Amino acid sequence: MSGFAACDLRDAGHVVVFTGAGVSAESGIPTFRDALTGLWARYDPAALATAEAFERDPALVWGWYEWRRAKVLSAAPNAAHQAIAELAQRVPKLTVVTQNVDDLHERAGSQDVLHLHGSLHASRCFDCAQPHELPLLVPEHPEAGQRIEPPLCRHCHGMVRPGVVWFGESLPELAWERALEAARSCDLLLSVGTSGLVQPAAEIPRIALRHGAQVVHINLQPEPVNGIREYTLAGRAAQVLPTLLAQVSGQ
Ligand code: BV8
Ligand code: ZN
Repeated sequence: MSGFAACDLRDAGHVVVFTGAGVSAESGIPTFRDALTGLWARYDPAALATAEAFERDPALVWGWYEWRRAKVLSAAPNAAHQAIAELAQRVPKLTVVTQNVDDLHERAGSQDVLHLHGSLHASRCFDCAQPHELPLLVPEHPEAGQRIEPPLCRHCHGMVRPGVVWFGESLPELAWERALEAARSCDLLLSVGTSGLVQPAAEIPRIALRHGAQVVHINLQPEPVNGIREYTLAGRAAQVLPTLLAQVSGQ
């Protein structure tokens, strides 16, 4: 990876950090594909994370999300989340755009995080969309595969659903618009821990590149990069990001 250097980061006026499940992996949060380990192995994530699956078997889908929410509640932000929050103090403007449904960026101190795929912590009624506050402790810490009946809405007795964007559902308009605006106007975009398979979120790095930004992919394996201004940094996010931050801070 020649070309990109920490000085590009230090001199950037507006940095976008675009994250996928890989940034939370070192907090012990399974990435989307391996969130289906063990008992969940027999399900295809894209099939389980749909409104149809929820309508067909609400207890199975709600149990999966409560299992994931319990994991997030008992996890802590890792050094990657912390470095991203720190970096925001070192550059004039930094926008975090995440595909993740956990709140680890916020708990590390990042502000105004754009969640393209919603959040595990924002449940709402499937029928009337009224927000539904969930207890901060998941009852009987669910095992993988445990079925849990979803709570019922206090207003219309409809089923409560997770506040995430399911496959086949459109992304939250404001978050998507703001993410596009940031991708078009940034000087540099760090794409951290994403396989770039899910659309339209996966377009964000490409849009930044098309608008003249430098794009750096941070992933366990080197990413195929083409053309100028695109680079790859292979390594664990919790190791690569603190190193980048140290270089920016001149340490
Ligand atoms: C929509 C919430 C249309 C739920 C998620 C083209 C255009 C538009 C749509 C489509 C299209 N083609 C296909 C579609 C449909 C679909 C889609 O993209 N399907 C895929 C399967 C092909 N898209 C949609 O349905 C989207 N909606 O387009 O609506 C529409 C328009 C108008 C009106 C109505 C409808 C909605 C997609 C949102 C789905 N919801 N999440 C939930 O979490 O349960 S997506 C979910 O999977 C995650 O949020 C994440 O974004 C995505 C991928 O998950 P993972 O694979 O786990 O994570 P990731 O990809 O980030 O991979 C992990 C990476 O980290 C790996 O590369 C690994 O190497 C790396 N890594 C691991 N450890 C580390 C690491 N890196 C660094 N350090 C480490 N330590
Ligand atoms: Zn309701």
